[in-house]
Amino acid sequence: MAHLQQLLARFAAGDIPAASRLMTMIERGGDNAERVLDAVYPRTGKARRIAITGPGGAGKSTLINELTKAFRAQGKSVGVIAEDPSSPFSGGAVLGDRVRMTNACGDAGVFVRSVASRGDLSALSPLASDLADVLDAFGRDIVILESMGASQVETRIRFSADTVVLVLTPEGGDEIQSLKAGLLEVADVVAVNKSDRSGAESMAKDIHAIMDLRAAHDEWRPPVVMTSSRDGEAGTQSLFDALHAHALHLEDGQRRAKRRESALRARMQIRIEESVRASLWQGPILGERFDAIFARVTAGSLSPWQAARELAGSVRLEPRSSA
Ligand SMILES: Nc1nc2c(ncn2[C@@H]2O[C@H](COP(=O)(O)OP(=O)(O)O)[C@@H](O)[C@H]2O)c(=O)[nH]1
Ligand SMILES: [Mg+2]
Repeated sequence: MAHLQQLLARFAAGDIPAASRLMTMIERGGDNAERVLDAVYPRTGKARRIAITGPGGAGKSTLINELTKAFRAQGKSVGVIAEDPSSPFSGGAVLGDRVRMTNACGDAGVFVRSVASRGDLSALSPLASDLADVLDAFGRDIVILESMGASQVETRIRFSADTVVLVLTPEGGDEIQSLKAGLLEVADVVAVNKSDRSGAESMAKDIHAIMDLRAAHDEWRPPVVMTSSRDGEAGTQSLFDALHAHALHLEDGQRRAKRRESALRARMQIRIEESVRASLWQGPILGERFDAIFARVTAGSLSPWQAARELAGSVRLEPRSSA
């Protein structure tokens, strides 16, 4: 496609509208999305990826704004992918006001992309990681992924970033128990945000205790920092420092390479599963055979579970020709 080649050339030259167009192509899916992903992949791997997760309203967007300012002060370029559960529109920037202001200032070193979460609030979508690939390939030094999440399935967020930050608030104290087996397990840094409110200290202590248990079998003891975006730079310095410490930790030996390799493996597995699942019911094998075999079930000549075994077996035996 000549058009795509042109777009990619502009992208490689640092053209922001071209980067936006490529992201839109990825969002729309289909063959074009695959082509874009194939083309950008060889350029990825330089950016430092940071995932910021936590319940809605915890202050993720506000923190990201502060972190962005701090990274900019170091001369680093920043890209943000924000999963925006409140917006049914993809591509519309519906971030916190102050993040929008950063953009409105016309700082070409900050690129914010907001994506709708496709109704799946519980897991950072593969789409977000794909878009992060574009920002990485675009040459952003730092790529931040914002995702709302408080459940256990969200643990696959660890495949999206070098560093996962879990943002909690003193009000969310009741959530700690349910988080134990989930996000707290994959968090590299925990921020107790809104520490200008009461209860922050005791909450931080509780999380410290949980992390001490984890530290017994991990190489990294996730720091628990208290933040207050209300206090701007001063209130978020502790988080910035913790991020730096984790980056240094990853630089030691093969840690970062290993982490990225297992993330890549997981992303590929998720891609295969989603692709097979999507094609399963459209394909000739299950589509047609299901109706025939289901008729035998309703006629009482076959148990539903026998039927399911038979169908699943036939899918396994007959490799599908690619559509
Ligand atoms: N008191 C207080 N409010 C905060 C703090 N950080 C964010 N907020 C407010 O909390 C609300 C939600 O913040 P937002 O960043 O949009 O949360 P998100 O949904 O996690 O992205 C906004 O009204 C913020 O102004 C903080 O440190 N202290
Ligand atoms: Mg937000």
